[in-house]
Amino acid sequence: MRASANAMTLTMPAGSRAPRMADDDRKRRSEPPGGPGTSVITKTKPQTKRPNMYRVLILNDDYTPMEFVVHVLERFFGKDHEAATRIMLHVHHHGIGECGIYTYEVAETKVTQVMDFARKHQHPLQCVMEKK
Ligand code: TYC
Repeated sequence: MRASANAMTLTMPAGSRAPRMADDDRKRRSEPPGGPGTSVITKTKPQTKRPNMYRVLILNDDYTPMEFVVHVLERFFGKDHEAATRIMLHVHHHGIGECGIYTYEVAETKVTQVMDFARKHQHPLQCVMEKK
């Protein structure tokens, strides 16, 4: 141990404690550029990218019963009866309204669920998604 340390010391240039190496050797060995007793701090970048969000909308029509639309909003969008009724009436009066805002796959699933449910009950209710 002591002998090999001495042997190494003899191979080193005066005034240096680390063996002299070419820059590319130093890089290959992943040693910090500041010499012994130094280290490189790597900053981990915070992952702050937000996903694209999509609005899920329902459209008015003349035939779908109001109570069916209220039920859809409760069942698939987690609205309480009051909020569901408010959204349904907004759609009834304005032609279109927002059920919720979701990531792409969740929004796509909601649209499919609503369209399948409406078709099963033979109502023409339409549900769509749009990028925010
Ligand atoms: N306009 C429908 C009626 O009068 C009710 C309705 C509301 C239908 C909202 C669809 O997205 C809708 N029965």
